[in-house]
Amino acid sequence: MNSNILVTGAAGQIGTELTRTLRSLYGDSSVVAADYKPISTSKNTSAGPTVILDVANAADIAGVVKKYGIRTIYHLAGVLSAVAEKNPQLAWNINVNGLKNILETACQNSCAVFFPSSIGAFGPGSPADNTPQVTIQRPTSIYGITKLTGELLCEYYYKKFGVDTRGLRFPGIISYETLPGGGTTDYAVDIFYSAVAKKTYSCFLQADTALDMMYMPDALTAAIDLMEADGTKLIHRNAYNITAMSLTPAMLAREITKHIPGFSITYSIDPVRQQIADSWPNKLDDNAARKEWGWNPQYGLAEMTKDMITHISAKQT
Ligand code: AKB
Repeated sequence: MNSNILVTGAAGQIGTELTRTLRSLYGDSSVVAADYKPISTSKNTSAGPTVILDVANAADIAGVVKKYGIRTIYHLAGVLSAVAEKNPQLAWNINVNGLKNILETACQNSCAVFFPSSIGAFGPGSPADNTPQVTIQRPTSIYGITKLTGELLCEYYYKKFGVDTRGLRFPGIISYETLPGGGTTDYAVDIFYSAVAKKTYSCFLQADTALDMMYMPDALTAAIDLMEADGTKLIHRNAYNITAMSLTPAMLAREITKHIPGFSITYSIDPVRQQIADSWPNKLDDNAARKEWGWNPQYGLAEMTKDMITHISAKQT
């Protein structure tokens, strides 16, 4: 890829690390980092163009795309599930209207678009185990409704206007660099900080709540590999199921105890996030991604846990 790239939501959990990785692959000046709030340059380690951009403002997106000659947009700006449930209007405006503005701009400027969908695009009516790539999708959270709408919009713009849309149904992403903000799967990040600092964690989901998870390096590889893939091999233009592990809080706590003896977990359930988690699958079937563009995660529970504890311990000393 030798054209310019725009990353929206570049100060977020995935955006921070994706921007840095894209800059190391394609050059600092080729990757424009955009967020609705100023981006600290230290976050992306190397200097490259940064812009303040509200994705709800279509004219501003078009201005940035034209100014920097953008050809690929990684559209990560979005509101996560727990925050969305508190403010459904904001969720719709950013997750749906924001995406629609990106797709319109992409259509007019011949850009490819990466869209992060979610395991949240499924609902209680979807098979919970080995959830197929194509199945019933009747999400019950507003977040899931915005993500499913986004998937359909992406497919529509591909079929109707030929926009090169590609998407992933991300599971919970576990990372140590930038904290996630307001998701249902955030416990799987919080637990590490609390375990390293206090040897204890109070979890807002029940011990046996199974959800798909993934370590950040695999999430970055997935997004970049999908955008680099041969488009003629991609059958699904809404979003691909991907997963690396299916975890419960109890499983994660057991693994952490191997590194931090004496670690203990307690449970103080948040009914809003528990209800959202209960409506999501336990484990996705990601065979379509494996077959069509070579998805192959590298980190399981043991490797991820060891790496997280090493990095967070280093940060906290
Ligand atoms: C959330 O919990 O809202 C996100 C997601 C799985 O989409 N991490």
